[in-house]
Formats: sequence, C-alpha cells, structure tokens
Amino acid sequence: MPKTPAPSAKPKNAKPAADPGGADIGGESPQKASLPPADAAISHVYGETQGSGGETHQTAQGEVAVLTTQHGIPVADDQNSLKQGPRGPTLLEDAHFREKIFHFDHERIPERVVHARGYGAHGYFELTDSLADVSRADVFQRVGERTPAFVRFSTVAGSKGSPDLARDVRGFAVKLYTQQGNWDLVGNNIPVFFIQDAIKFPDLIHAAKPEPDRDFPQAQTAHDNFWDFISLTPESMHMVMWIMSDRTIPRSLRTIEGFGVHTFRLLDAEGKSTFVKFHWKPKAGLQSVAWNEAVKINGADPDFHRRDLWDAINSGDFPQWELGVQLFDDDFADSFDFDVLDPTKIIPEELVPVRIVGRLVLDRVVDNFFAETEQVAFLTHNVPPGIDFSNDPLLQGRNFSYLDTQLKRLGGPNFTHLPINAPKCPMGNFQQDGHMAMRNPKGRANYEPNSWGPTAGGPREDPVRGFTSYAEAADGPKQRVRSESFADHYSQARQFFTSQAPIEQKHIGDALVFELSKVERPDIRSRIVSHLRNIDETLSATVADGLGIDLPEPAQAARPTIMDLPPSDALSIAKNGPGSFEGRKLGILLTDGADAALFKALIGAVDKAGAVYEVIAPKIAGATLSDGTSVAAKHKVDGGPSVLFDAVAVLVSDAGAALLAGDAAAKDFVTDAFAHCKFIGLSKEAQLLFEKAGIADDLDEACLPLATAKDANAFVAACGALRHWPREMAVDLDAK
Ligand code: HDE
Repeated sequence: MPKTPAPSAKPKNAKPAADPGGADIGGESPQKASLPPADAAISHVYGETQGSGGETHQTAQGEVAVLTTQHGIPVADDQNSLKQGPRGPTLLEDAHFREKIFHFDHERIPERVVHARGYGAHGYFELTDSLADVSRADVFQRVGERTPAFVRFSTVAGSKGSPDLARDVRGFAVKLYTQQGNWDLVGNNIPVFFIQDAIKFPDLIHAAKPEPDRDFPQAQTAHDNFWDFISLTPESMHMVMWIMSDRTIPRSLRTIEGFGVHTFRLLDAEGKSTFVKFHWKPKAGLQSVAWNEAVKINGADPDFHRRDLWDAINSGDFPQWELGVQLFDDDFADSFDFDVLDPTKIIPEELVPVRIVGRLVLDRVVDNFFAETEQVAFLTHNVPPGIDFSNDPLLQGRNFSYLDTQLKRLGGPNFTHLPINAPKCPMGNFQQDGHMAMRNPKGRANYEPNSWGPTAGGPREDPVRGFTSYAEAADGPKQRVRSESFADHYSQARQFFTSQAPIEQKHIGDALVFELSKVERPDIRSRIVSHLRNIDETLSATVADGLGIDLPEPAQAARPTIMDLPPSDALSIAKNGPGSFEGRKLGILLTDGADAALFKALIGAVDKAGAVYEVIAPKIAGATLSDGTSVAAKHKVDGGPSVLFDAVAVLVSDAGAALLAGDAAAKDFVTDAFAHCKFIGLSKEAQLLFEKAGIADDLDEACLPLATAKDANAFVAACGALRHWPREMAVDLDAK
C-alpha cells in the first residue's frame, strides 16, 4: 500500500500556510513569520474586570504574543511532538508536550452534586429604599448606592451538559460583594422546598437524579425512583404543585422570580430582630413555555437559556429584578396558620406585603466561564452583620453543606483567593498556607493576640462592627424530632392550585399525567393520586382519568386540609405576565420575493416594541425581497424551528409558499407555532403553506393577516399577550 506522508514528514523549511487561520497542521506555525523575537517582553495583564482574574497575553502594540510553557519558556513548534526521526517514537524529553497533555488531563473539577448546569453573569444591586430602620447591614443603608453582584442560575438535577429546558427548579444564587463582606443569597425560583429537614436531602437528590443501576433518565423527574420517594414524603406536596406548574419550564432566566425560601432575620444596631423573606421580581414579567415546546427546544437548542441571557446582556437589554422583602415580627409568626420556620410554606403576599427595596441589574457577561461561573462558590452562611439565620432546619443543614462541598470541588481551603469568590472590601485574618495559597501576608505576626503593635500586629476583632448573632434563647430536650407545627402538608398545596388560572391548572394536571405515565409501577402512580385527593378533588379526578385508573382512597393526612385559604394572585404566572412584547423574539419565516414594504413595517414595529427578530429562510444566505433588497438569515428552516421564538410571522411570495409547502421542517414550523398557542402573522401568500400543513381551517383570531403596515403594528401589539391559551382547548386531546 502506498504510504501517505505523515504531516510531520513535511520539510522544516516548508512555506507558511496560505490561510493564516487555516489548518496546515504539518507546517510551521502560520503565525511564526510575525512573531517577535523570542525574548520579547510579555506582560500578563490580570483582567481588570476582576471576574476571572484571567490573563490576557500582551506584547508591545501590534506584536503577536509568544506561546510559552507554563514556566515561560518560548515554544518554537506547537504542531509536532519531539521525535527520534520523522517516523520514530515520541521522546519523554519533550517537556512542552508533557506539560500540555498533563494540564489538559486535569482540566475538569467535580461538577456540583446538585445545580451542576448553570450560567452566571455580573451586575450590581442598587438600594432604592433604605432598610436602616430594621437592619444594620451596610448594603441596606444608603439609597442609590450600588453593590457589585454575581448571579448564577441553574437547574438542579441534570449534569453539567444537560439541556436548559428540563422540567426542573431553577437555582437563583446571588453573591453581593458588600462593604462588609460577601452576602450569598442562594435561592431558587420556587419559594418552598421538597423537604423540611436537611437530613432528607441526600435521599431526595438520589431519588431525583438518574437511577443508580442504569444511569438514566438524565435531567428529569419522570421516573419511578423520584415519584416513589415523593409518594412516601407528604411534606413535598406543596412543592409538587409548583414543580408540575409552568414555573419549571421558564421562557428565559430573565422571566423567573427568585426566593430566599427560608425565613431569615434582620438585626438592627441594638440587636433587635425582624423576620424577613427575600424575593426577586423580574422586571420582564413572568413567562414560561409550553411543555411540548420545552421538549423540542431541548433538541433544537439545548443552550436556549444561556444563549438568551448572553444575547440579552450583550445587546444592552440588561435583565433586571426588584428585591422585595416581607418583614414580620414574632406576633405575626405566632398568629400565622403555619410555622415560619417550615420551608415547605410561604407567607402569602396578601398577608405580608412585599416591600421593594432595591434592584438587581445584570450588565456584564463573564470573561471566562470556568473561572467565574464554574468556580464561584456560594455559601449560605455568608451573611454580613445585620442579617442572620432563623432555625429553619433546612437552612441550618445548608450552612454546613455549602462550605463542605467547596472543599471537594475546588480542592482546598483557599477557594476564597479566587477572584470570583474574594471579597471586594478590606479583609484580613491569620489563616495561612494550604494548597494554592495566593494571599500570603508578609511579616512575623500570624496569630493573635500579639504584641507586635497596631500595624505589624495585623488585624484585630471589632466588637462593634463585627458580626453578631441574634441572642435567641434556646432550650429543650436533645431529640430527633419534627415539630408538630410542621404537620400540615396539604393546605398550602391546595392554596397554590386554587390560585392558578384555569389554563395553569390544566398544565399542572397534564404534567402530573405525563410524569406518572413514565412511572412503571402502578402502585406508585396510585399513591400520588391518593395525595392529590387531599389537595383538590377535580385535580385528582383529572389525573386519575388521564392515567386511566380508579380513584384511590385519600392518603392518611396528619392534619386535615384547610379548604378555604384565600387564593393569591401572586402565585400565578398568567396573572403576572409582562403585557407587552418587550424583550421577546419574533421569528420571521421569509422567502425570496416576499413583500419588502411589509417586512420593513414589521421589523419597525418589532423594534418600536423593544423586541427583537430573527429571520428564517430556505437558505442561510437569506432572501431577496420584492424590491431586490437582500436580507440575511439567522437560521435555515430546519435549524430555526418555531419553538425558538415567542411569536412567528410568515412572509412569503407565492413561489416561496409553494417551495415551503413541500418541506416538512417548514410545515412543522407553522404547526408547532399553532400547537404552542403562539400568535402568528401571515401574508396572504402564506395560505398555501398552512393548507399543506393541515391547519388552514383551524386558524383563529390569534392568527393575524399581514398585508399593511397597520397590520404589522396590530400584530406586534397582539403578541404582547404572549400566548393565545384558549386555542389549547382546540389542539389538545387532554382538554376535551
Ligand atoms: Fe442547595 N446545595 N442544598 N439548595 N443549592 C448546593 O452547594 C444543599 C437547597 C441551591 O449556583 C451545593 O456549591 C442541602 C435549597 C442553589 O453554585 C450543596 C440542602 C435551596 C445551588 C447544596 C439544599 C438550594 C445549590 C452543591 C438541603 C433554595 C447552586 C454545590 C438542606 C433555597 C449554587 C454547591 C450555585 C447548591 C446543598 C437545599 C439552592 C451540595 C444540603 C432549599 C441555587 O452544598
């Protein structure tokens, strides 16, 4: 057989590749011709953005930086390992090769045991209403002052590479770099949790994650182990209502709420305590996608949420949330129907209003995902003076877990030296050494008290400014016990359900039927329905019917359900939508010959609404409109399904419609948009496509004609309602 010459066989004096960015792997480095002399000074500039602490390689202006080893030795050839002759063995002596492979082999750190998949961004918190009356926390004192922030959003169950639209709780972890140290508010987009005691957390997570023998399913709760555990854990029923609602399939990370979940304390200068619950309320309003849509988004764009956040921030559309606090005292706590220490309960906003005290703005993406988003370490015990914990048993357990987990993930006690974790205020103590210590104080004093004087002696404790705990009296027998006051598991689950709009109630029923239909054991399905009987009879009947089973007896309840807790509008997504198309995305399916004036009117209306659009065309090169203008496409039809957009418009010529009518992906585009209850704008030429897709006769009042500029404006205004939910009754068998 003739031998193909190995790339390394290329003579050393071969010409540099013609394409400087090209793949001439056999030749010398294409950059070599422009390299500065090997001894040119390289300054490693530490990122001023502080996030990654990353270096940018810089040389004198216009010069290309020299590639070096980790030890700074310039590298002459990064394409070929050192060999004994062109076809000989690779030599151990090749230090650059060994270092490069060694470093690559160790690039991964353990992913988070929960919340592995996440995405972060920088920004700031701005105080808009002083809380000085109830808290001495520095961050709450001066209206208008900005505190740097880093936020990491996440899903809980999936691995690091799992899709963004898994039905799951979203983590909403905020690190505020206050002038009195870092405050980590490590919350979720749901204000309650599955369990009441941290000792159950490993069981919950084991049950939710892939089953241990088969290692599937990935990033989903629709399997036997999860529902088995839940069916035996009645305290999770309130959370079950939330996770089966559309809260767990959000449209965007910009459209989720955040909650501190636990009751915390605020402390004033005298040590007086006020209970507090923290809320983040998105300026963009609440919005979710449909379940069938979520399933398809996961295939079309598994990075849907991170891409959306990245694009929004980079385009200057900075995501914002308001910080709200519910403040209450012991009297309220004593009079409330439920225990404020129980993390499976909310305090309805109608009972204790949410006072808005600030806003959080995310205005900068990370420089380096690993350095910032992957290495950020949140610790629930990071609270500055003026904020304190309650005895919520879940919070108490978390305060142990988060420090412990960082040691495993980040490999040593010095993870606070990483720029993303380091405080941005003066700090000092006598902790020293350990793996990768970067902050190594000079001088002799490494203990206190010492008598080396005020400067050389180092930092001193400060009883006035320092952190103090609320002096709560505690007494009682030592016992493993669950408080009697935690025993009502169904009343607030019912309150959540009755607070939903009818379409949201339907979605909860659909989700339960979907998940339980994936469960193999009939006894588990039935046990869940027996709990639903204690929540709402219509819901349990719907789910039993959807599963095709007889209604089981209600589960034994430790406390009877309070049937008449008043509904709370704050719990519904439908009732808290944005009411406008601002920040949303229109998909415009466009072909050659489409009406140019109409297209211009449409994109003008989108722009006026503060929304964005993307063009989908039969070819990625784009479309040539009726007046000869060419418009670039963002997606080819089969790469830009309608699930990626909040609403769609079909602007085509007769020839374009005929072309698309023969294309399955184009037909899916319109049938999916229709099935997902989206607003659809269509030019009259598009009719053929809808006919061939089989939905021309079903078009309803949310399928709007596009012929004039006025139509374009009316269509975009209608899109502000986001979805035309009444259509679901016509397109879903479960609704009939
Ligand atoms: Fe967490 N949780 N958690 N959790 N959690 C972690 O810490 C834990 C709980 C939450 O973006 C871990 O650094 C226990 C409630 C978020 O980096 C770990 C219990 C809430 C994040 C851990 C809970 C959360 C975590 C894994 C039961 C909402 C991601 C990696 C008592 C209020 C933070 C890490 C990020 C991460 C333990 C329950 C939110 C293992 C033991 C309730 C948003 O320490």
